[in-house]
Amino acid sequence: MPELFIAGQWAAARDGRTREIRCPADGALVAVVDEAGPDDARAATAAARAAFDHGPWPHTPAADRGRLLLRVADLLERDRAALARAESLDTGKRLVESEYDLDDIAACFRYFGALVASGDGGGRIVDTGDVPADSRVVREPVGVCALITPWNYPLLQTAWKVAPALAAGNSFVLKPSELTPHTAIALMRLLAEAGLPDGVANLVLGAGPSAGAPLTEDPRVDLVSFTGGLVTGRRVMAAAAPTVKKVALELGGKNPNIVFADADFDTAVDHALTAVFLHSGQVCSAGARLLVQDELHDRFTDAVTAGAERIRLGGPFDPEARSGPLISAAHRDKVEAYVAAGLAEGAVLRCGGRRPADPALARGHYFLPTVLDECTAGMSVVREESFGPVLTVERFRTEEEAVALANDTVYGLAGAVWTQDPGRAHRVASRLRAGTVWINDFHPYVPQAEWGGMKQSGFGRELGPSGLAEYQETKHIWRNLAPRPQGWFS
Ligand code: TXE
Repeated sequence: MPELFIAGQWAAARDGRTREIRCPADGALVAVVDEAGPDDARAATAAARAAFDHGPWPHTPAADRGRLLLRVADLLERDRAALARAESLDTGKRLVESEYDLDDIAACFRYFGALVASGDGGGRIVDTGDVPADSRVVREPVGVCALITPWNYPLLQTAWKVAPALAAGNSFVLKPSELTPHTAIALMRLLAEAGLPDGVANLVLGAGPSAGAPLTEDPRVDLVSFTGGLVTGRRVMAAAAPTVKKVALELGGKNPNIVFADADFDTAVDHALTAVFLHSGQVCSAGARLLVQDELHDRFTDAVTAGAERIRLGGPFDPEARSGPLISAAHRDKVEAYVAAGLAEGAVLRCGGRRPADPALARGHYFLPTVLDECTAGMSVVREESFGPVLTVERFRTEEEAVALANDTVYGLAGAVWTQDPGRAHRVASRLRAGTVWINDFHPYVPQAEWGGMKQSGFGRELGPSGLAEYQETKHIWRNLAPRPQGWFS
């Protein structure tokens, strides 16, 4: 069965091109899927445009849209096992992590479903006093949305965009990462099963320049929501500029994890490991920069190093594994280059820094959990996203210095502070220039809260009520109840 989904029909790529999807854990062939080109992207855009301009979805009562999203959440829960398996085969991530992701994905659909199922469209009546008029502010869908997602959390990132876009009444073309298409394909099936009208949801698979770029340039597209790398994000923003599309960008981070000497030692060490080594560091909010107060530095770095050395690597279905492979050979090369650059610039290798020697892992794109000590703010491995299992450790003496180091980055997605002094925790949290700050925690998932970056981590919020607002236009409707000539010129 072909894998592009356009106007409610499954379609093959027009020029017949396909792509092999291979599991990053062992290189095994997962499937061969259709590879869309610009003509397919344009056909999908036309379908989404027609569904928005002429179809029922934008005018379906919010309560009905909400009910459909709740049905999708039920279907996601029904198919949880199969979807988690598909996600793990595409990404190489541990099955248990894919299962957690599936819970978050269903929760996301449930959240946005419930948000609009109440039937409250988010509008308000304006008090016009003695003026004989009705004045209403209403929320309307933006139109056709191009939703472009990456490979690290394929279906979760998709849910964060698809659920609010649909809740608000938009139609969309989804372009998932070319490396991880399977759960996006499955989601199209579930949306159709839930009763979404044809043409509202469209799917093109394929490479960014050929299947994604045409969406960002097309004048029929009203909004682009993109999650991916900073360099591509700049390109997307530029491509959207000539037609002044609404743009939402989540471009990753270089997130500081600040540990003061008074932190709860064991908990902070435990979280510092999860912060950076979860999913082999391929997480936009990864705590890849550990900033430790001088007097704690040696003991803390020793403990984190010992923890990193204990992490067992393995494929998605290895129950003993605690972390998996990187997404591709090219990505592992990039991570290796960052580590080499860090060492050349004076970082001290505490552990890892190479591929595992275990022959059982030789066919996957594995890289050992790595701790680089004595790092400084100017190093490329500190400044840029390696997006791998690489922790850099910097020292600080004072609170002032910790904040300055933490904010010394072009990114501003997330950060954490560990201290038992609540005053200090709040001072530091309020001074960090990041869209999310955790105090004595790292990585909690809260669909009701908002997610998004400051600085070059992007703009636009996902999740929470603002996530819905991203996909809405605001309109003021004024109705004069006693129209009369004004007499200015007559
Ligand atoms: O991302 P890209 P890549 C970071 C991370 C990683 C780096 C590069 O540092 O090493 O980005 O990864 C589509 N027009 N993040 O190359 O290129 C592409 O097909 C339209 C952080 O995989 O940003 C995919 O669907 N679309 C990030 C999506 O963009 C284009 C998660 C993301 O790919 C396009 C992943 C174009 N011209 C990587 N070019 C995060 N924020 O969490 C590519 N794409």
